[in-house]
Amino acid sequence: MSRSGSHSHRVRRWCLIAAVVAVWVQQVEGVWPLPQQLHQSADRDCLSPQRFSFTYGRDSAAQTGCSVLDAAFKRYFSIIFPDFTTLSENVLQYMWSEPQPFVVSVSVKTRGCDGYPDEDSDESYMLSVSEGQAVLRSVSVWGALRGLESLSQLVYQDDYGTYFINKTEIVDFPRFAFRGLLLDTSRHYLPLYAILKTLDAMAYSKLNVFHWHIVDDPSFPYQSRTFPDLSNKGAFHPFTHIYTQSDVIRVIEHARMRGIRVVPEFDSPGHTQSWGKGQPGLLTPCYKGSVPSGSFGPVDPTVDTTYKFMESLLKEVKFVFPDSYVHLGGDEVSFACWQSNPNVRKFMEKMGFGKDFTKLESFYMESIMNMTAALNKTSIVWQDVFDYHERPRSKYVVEVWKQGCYLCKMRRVTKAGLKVILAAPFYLDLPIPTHSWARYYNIPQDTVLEIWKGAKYQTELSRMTQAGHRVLLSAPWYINHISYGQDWRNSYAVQPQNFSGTDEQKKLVIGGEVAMWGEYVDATNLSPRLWPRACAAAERLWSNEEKTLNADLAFPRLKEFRCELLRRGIQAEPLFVGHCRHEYD
Ligand code: CP6
Repeated sequence: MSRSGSHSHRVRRWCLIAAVVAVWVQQVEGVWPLPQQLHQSADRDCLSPQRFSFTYGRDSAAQTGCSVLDAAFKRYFSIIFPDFTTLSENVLQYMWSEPQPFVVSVSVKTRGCDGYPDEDSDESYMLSVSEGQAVLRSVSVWGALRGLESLSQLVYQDDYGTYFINKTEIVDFPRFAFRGLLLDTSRHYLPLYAILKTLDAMAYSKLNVFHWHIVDDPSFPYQSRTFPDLSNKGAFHPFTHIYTQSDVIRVIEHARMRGIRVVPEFDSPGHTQSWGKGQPGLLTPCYKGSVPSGSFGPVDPTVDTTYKFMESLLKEVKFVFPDSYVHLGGDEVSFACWQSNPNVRKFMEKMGFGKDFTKLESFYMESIMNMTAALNKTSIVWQDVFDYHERPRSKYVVEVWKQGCYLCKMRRVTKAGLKVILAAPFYLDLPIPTHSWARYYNIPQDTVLEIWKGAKYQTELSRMTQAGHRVLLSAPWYINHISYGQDWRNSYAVQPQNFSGTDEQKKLVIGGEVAMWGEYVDATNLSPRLWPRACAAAERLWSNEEKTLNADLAFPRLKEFRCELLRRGIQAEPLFVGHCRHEYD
């Protein structure tokens, strides 16, 4: 430890003692996920909580009062020095020295402390740790958050409790912009604290999108302002097992503070059993022979009331959730009930769908994707929607613009297998026909497709990107599946851009998602099932591909990161045999 002459001898002696002790605990800290560029030296500085501070750089666009960073400084102070209050009573430390200052100076180029992170957020940062100071530079506050996280992982303690940080240079940015985690709050209700804690751990792993699969068949815990009966009748319990508007606001704000987007999923037309309880007439009545059987199927796509309902619900969703994306589901629709219903069959005939229920599903999904587009939101849908839409297409696009009987014309054109752009009704400001034949042919081009089926997902990547769609990969990261052993290695080995396609196509892979479906998961086992297993995907999605090819090299770093998660109060399961220093704190 070389110190400049301006420091007192007592300071030097304290650091020297610590440095000598450190010979036995030579440890250069890992950072998870691995930064794009990381250079560390064995030179290190000791830190003392009394003299450690965060400041805004003089040239920073954000200054004191910046909500996101002010709060982050407080959080990261207690993360770096968790035992600060007890340590301040540690007399021993004062016997050796007046501790010396260490200042972390944070400079961001652009303001934006009150906004939300989005798909274009710049998360890059540069961190330079030298003697007595660290300089953190980023374009946005979101990049500064990522840099603070890395900084916090650089600090470590020796066996005597002294804090150290090595001289370090980091240049870092994410490989993919969308690094998500799906939680399912319908199969089991997750209390608010479990969600907030998960957001904390996401930020530790630099995951940046919380995909909230908030409702599904078993329960509807979202308390809607427009349709309160949905949760009154569809939640497991109408008061205790719901997310109120203020709960939702808390989740969104907790996430924002950590640079995490919240993308809600309102999955339809399948997976909607719970919706039917509070919204009579929404679901398709199933038939047994010529009489209703008393059970219900997917959302009824044949009636206008369905589209009016979906439009109101999506309007509310737009108002409540600030993110520009909304997930519309569209997966796993069972056609048996639709098929049993005489009204649906009649509708199919009228529309010229024949016996192909994938066309009916496409027709419905396209209606709600268009609604979503009209609300200025980008849709994400599960791969099923693409698979159903993908049928032989003509190169020719016919634009129907003459007023006359434009619906008749469309019927003729689509029967001939041609694509149609419907223009006629717009010219006269006529209402958009919900039941038009043209609409099932096109998924809006900006729709993001999410792959969840494990079989041949590379082929699916090729086809979707060939069609020009942006894609999210989730299939290989369904970590609700558990098995004996180190299954994180499978997640780690995934190469999201390893499919046949052009460079342009590869760029359309915007990221991926870890999925934690809730059939067998509630607040008792969520955390250990997620962590550190989700960290493998987090590194795959953030870090440089070439530098993270070898899982054996990643292992010691992940082991250490798992211990760090424990130290931060995240119940993360062990990777293998061993121990952590802060196991049962
Ligand atoms: N719920 C919904 C689910 C699943 C999907 N959608 C699912 C399917 C297979 C597995 C895990 C989850 N539980 N709404 C598929 C996207 Cl292995």
